[in-house]
Amino acid sequence: MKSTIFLLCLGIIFSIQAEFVKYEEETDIAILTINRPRALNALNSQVLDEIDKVLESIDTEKIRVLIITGEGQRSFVAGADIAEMSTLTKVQGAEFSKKGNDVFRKIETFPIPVIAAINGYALGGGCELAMSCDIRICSENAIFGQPEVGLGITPGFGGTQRLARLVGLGMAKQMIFTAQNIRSDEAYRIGLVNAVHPKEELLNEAKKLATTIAKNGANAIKNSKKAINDGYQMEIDKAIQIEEQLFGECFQSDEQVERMKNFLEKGKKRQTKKEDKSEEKPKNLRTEEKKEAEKEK
Ligand code: CO8
Repeated sequence: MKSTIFLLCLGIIFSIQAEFVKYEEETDIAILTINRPRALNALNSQVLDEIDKVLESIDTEKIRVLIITGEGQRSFVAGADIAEMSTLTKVQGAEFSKKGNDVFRKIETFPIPVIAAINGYALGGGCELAMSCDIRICSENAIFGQPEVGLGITPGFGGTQRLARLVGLGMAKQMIFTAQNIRSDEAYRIGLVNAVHPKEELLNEAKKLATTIAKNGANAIKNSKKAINDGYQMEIDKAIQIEEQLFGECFQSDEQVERMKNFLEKGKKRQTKKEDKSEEKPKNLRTEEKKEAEKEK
């Protein structure tokens, strides 16, 4: 009971606590925190399963934006769990890669926008997790990298595909082949993140961004995300047809009817105000007369 009251005071109206993943809902925004700070939030099979379960449980009609972050001050996610991977066979390696890819693809195609609030190391699978989100913002202390080849493996949770799509082929190949990490300012420069914030402000900035998104039409945002995702890799003539279909689907929805009606009603009010002002013109005329009189003097 005490803890429920405490959570309500923090604005948290619903929460799930698994061993390595924490999930909290604050009105219509939810925060999923990878909570394994002793291993810098590294992703083992259990963490991936828990993320998957939480995603499955989210009511995307009620929750408008999901924020993903890491527990603690040092790390978003420091990669896939190296201890778990160290003894995998070829078949198990491919299975582990598929497990991560399935979860990350679920995030990428999640009906609502997902923001990665990257609060420290985003290495290997951590950088890949961030790249599966729609929007990435990070703290000044964030470090990004794909160190896999240094461990004798390729990136395996989507890094060979999403990094090049985000930052271009040349920069992606350089990051992957050299296995060198980059700092937040460089990540911003190459377009890997949209913004860099002081670490103590990061989560609030993520919430502000989420709130701005949540003010807009829920259905329109879902359809926009789907149109962008589905059309992105297609030839433009086909992609544009996806837009046409999803654009059409927005019509006659409650939000479209309501939001357009509101705009038009506000427009009428604006018009009435303008008309009221123009009726005040005699005042201006008097000013004009005064000016004329002064000229004559
Ligand atoms: N896996 C497992 N444990 C980790 C990981 C990891 N990726 N990263 C950190 N830890 C653990 C450390 O082992 C350590 O645990 P303990 O205290 O029990 O020894 C604890 O976290 C703290 O780490 P450090 O003591 O190393 O902390 P430092 O501040 O000295 O260094 C670093 C921080 C630089 C982040 C360092 O921990 C590091 O280099 N970590 C590994 C980063 C890395 O290489 N990540 C990529 C892994 S590969 C990957 O992600 C592939 C994804 C695709 C998989 C495809 C499936 C086949």
